[in-house]
Amino acid sequence: MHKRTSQHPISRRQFGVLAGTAAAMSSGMVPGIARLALAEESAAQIIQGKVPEMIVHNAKLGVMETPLVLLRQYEHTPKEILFNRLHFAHEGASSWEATTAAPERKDWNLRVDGLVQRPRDVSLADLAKMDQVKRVSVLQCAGNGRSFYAAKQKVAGGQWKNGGMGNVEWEGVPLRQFLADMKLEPAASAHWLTAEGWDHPPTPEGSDFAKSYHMADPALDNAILALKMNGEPIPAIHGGPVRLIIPGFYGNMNVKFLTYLLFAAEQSPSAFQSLGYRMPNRPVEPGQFGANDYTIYNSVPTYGHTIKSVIFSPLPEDKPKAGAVEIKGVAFNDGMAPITSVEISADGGKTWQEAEIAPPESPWAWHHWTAKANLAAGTNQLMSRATDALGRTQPIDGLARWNPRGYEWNGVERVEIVV
Ligand SMILES: Nc1nc2c(c(=O)[nH]1)N[C@H]1C(S)=C(S)[C@@H](COP(=O)(O)O)O[C@H]1N2
Ligand SMILES: [Mo]
Repeated sequence: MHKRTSQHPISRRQFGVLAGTAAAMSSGMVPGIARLALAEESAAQIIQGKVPEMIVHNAKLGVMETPLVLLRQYEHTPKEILFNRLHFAHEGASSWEATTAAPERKDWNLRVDGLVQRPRDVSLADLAKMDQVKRVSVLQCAGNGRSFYAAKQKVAGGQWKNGGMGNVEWEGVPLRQFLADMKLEPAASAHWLTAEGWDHPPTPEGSDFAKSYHMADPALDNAILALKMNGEPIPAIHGGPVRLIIPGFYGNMNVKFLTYLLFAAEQSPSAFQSLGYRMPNRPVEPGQFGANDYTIYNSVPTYGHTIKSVIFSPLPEDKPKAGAVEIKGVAFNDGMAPITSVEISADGGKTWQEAEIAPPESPWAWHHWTAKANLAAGTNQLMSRATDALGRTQPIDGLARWNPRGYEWNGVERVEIVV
């Protein structure tokens, strides 16, 4: 078992590097052999309970995305098809349980430490007794859509299309309520909260997966220490028994297997906070700014989802005929302002029309939209563009937001349908 209370990894590995395959990939060292192995192993063999149709990006790390033809069939994305992302290989002490079943972790314990009134350990039973709330939120990898940046220059890492996301119902204890009830009372100087799970890198130089949040961030008002996903205990592979969920925030900010909350004056020096999962402060071109040039001064973490829409229907697989079709899809943002319009085009952006948006289940859930259009014989360029009440919208040219780690793709969505 992985009980690690005596000496927490944060103190062991202050200034680690991004470990494993991610680092190897960014230096272009992925051997052809590893690639071949991926193709042979299906998602269902890598993670017990996943459907074999999942698109595997990295077998060793259990990274896989959902084909849209599956994703669009469910309102709440079931565990069997929800995308998965992990950073440390399934081996040795850092091992994750490769299953969608609930984890067997009776020894689980949450350590709350740092600038709080009284550092303490909290058991699963303690948490389960507290009042719980439900929050439906899109969970999306910051790398979702990374493959589309290849039109400018290919970015190292999993070549995600649109399936690195899902719409999930989470249930758990509100974070701020938890701090109050547990009489933790973080000090005024505790500007940052850092969260970590029990997984850790295979080598000592590696950084632990630690993420930090600013205590004044209004998104923390909605954060929960989640115990359930879609009404069941959180599956082992999706971060059970307890996962920190910040609705509307990119996947990496939703720490799985949560075992440690640290209140401190500074954010974590972990490479996953200070170097990885960040966006440059200004537009950058390939070659101008490298994947290892990020600092906490020239870039910002991938916090809330940038506004985005995805076309679910028709997809090329649907082979629609010429004539009237219904165009359907979803849109979402960080939940901080309502989505006010989704425009669609069926002629490559020459003409646009408003889609109808159904009321969402929550501010962070995906919003369904529909519109009618005519498909002509030949090639049809379908496009969709969402805008919110703050005027935030999707760039026509998503490549303008090209960045060396390939995050936050939100270019106007395009689907080519040949009739
Ligand atoms: N402890 C831990 N939490 C983690 C990660 C991880 O490797 N370890 N990966 C993060 C990233 S980058 C993403 S996109 C999401 C993926 O969540 P999922 O696998 O449940 O879909 O988990 C996040 N939380
Ligand atoms: Mo991610």
